[in-house]
Amino acid sequence: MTEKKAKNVVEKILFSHIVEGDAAKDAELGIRIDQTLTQDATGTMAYLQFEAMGVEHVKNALAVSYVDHNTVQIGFENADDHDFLASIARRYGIIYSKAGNGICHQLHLERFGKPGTTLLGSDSHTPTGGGIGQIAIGAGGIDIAVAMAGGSFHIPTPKVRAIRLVGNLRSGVSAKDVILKVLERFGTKGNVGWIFEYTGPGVATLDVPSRATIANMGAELGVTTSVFPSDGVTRQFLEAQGRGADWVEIAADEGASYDDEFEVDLGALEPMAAAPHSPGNVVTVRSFAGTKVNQIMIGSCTNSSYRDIRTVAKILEGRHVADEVEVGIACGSRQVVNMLAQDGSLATLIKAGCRILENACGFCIGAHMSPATGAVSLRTNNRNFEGRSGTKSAQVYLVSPETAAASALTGVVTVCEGVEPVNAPAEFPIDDAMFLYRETACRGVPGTEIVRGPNIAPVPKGEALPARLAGCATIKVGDKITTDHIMPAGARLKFRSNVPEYAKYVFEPCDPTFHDRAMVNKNNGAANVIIAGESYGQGSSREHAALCPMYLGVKAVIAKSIERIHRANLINFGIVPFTFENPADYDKIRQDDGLLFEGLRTAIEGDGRLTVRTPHGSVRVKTVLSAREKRLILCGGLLASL
Ligand code: MIC
Ligand code: SF4
Repeated sequence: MTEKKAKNVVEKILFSHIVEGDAAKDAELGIRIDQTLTQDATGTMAYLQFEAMGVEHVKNALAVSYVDHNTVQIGFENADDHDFLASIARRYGIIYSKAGNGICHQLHLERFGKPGTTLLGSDSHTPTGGGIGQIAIGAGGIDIAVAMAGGSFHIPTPKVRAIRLVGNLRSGVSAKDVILKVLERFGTKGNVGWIFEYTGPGVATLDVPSRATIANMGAELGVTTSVFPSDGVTRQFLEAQGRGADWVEIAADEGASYDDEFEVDLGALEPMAAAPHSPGNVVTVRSFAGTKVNQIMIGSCTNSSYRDIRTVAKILEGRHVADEVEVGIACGSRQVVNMLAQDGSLATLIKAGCRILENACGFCIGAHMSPATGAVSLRTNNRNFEGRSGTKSAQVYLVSPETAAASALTGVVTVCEGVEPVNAPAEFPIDDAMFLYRETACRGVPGTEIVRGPNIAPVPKGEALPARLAGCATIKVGDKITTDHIMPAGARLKFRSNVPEYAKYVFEPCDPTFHDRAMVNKNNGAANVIIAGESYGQGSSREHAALCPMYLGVKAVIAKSIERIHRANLINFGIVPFTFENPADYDKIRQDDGLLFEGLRTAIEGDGRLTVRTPHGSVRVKTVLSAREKRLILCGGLLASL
């Protein structure tokens, strides 16, 4: 990326935020972060780390703490976390969004996101803000803590791919089908370091919620982020939210160049779905039409806007869902619910036999609404990893709201034949009453007592990297291991603020004995090493997938490849992210093999290449680290470095 006269949207926003490095020659850039967001499941740890930094109050322009993930409140743990988060927010100048207000990404888009700014969030779907022309990036909680303390965030110098949209969507086809088409082409791996910028005449035909759906699910590609220009459509949206003053125009200059381009003809698209068990497993809805459906869940940060749920209501109007199918609807925010209540859609949905769920993540993260054994569940969210719904044997398909609603009426997978469009509202009803501490934003209230129930445990710190490491391949896993495999959510989510407790469930879905075996090694002074295949750590931004293994004495991962956010989290917690120089060497290491990393520190200080001795011969591994990353690994992680 070099600074040219004609700039694309990514360059326009990024170049004005670079504080370290030079896009023309450096592989890594430090960027200034304007806005931050956290959600409760990652937020408690982010704020414990922020506290440990000893800063007086937040230093960035806007920090918002949302409660949307753990709202089920079975037992005291979730409620403890909420009280902790509220008190931290008041103390340090963070706006606090109470449980029930809605899902972080939908709310942030509605009330705070600003074109041309940067947003860093402790959730992998933070790129939703790309829908209004923000460079919005998901990261680990500690990175957000650093940004709130005024520090910069580091990204690989991006390559930019133009996704050129032409034509117009047909009725019954929507934004979800667009992003599924992009996922069909580019898959869930191999896109690390890229930013996808949406261009072309088709952009103007999409409203902001549709753009946000596309940017949101771009997370599944593994890209740094996705972004749309900020144009007249964006302006209309912000004006309707009473935020016209936040609008600035951001358009690619005439003649702007890209590292690659891919064209999508919107008019040629048909309804798509992601089949079990990956968002990259894309098929047409037509190809499995007629399949019996047991459950349909509509909502999540991907598809819970007024546009989406109103569309569902239009399809269900005056009809009833099929007897054998369970239909749940979770709106993205109170604003959406209010609008549906005002225009009668809510009554339509209730009358049609839908279960109205809380405005929260809920079913999407497997917090509730798990399907029955072996059930087929159509869902409008963004991830269908095996077991994420809470039912390992369930077959979860990701679809658009249109496909979900059409199938709800028939009880079998059905192609939506068309629906009247929902016009962008001229005015959204504004009620910010569930955002607390706005008047003390950024300044905070010194002296506020921080509420710490028994579920809030102190954060562990890493130890400096030893000169040599003797350890064990404590677990060997295959390809596409997601953070849901490493650190399950669902019923275990409530331990997010309690690392020793949560660590008991590391790799639970793959091998429930891992915790005990790792602890035995740790107590005997042997390091634990994880051996993995391709795309290790894909999915969520949860830093617990690195933090809890660190607590169990994991010192290194050796994988065929490691996903972006997870790699950064490993480094933040002092775990070395090695890859095999020769991927075939994966077969040389067996679970429980003894491993010897002679000269480890020297290798990290040098070019990151090392020979690891195993009982079946030597294996060459490597890790490519920036100077900053080397420093972190050597001293045992970000917190230990402060
Ligand atoms: C997810 O969708 O997987 C989550 C739950 O929102 C995660 C964050 C988390 O694990 O708390 C994410 O996407 O980053
Ligand atoms: Fe919440 Fe699901 Fe969105 Fe994650 S993907 S933020 S769990 S709604």
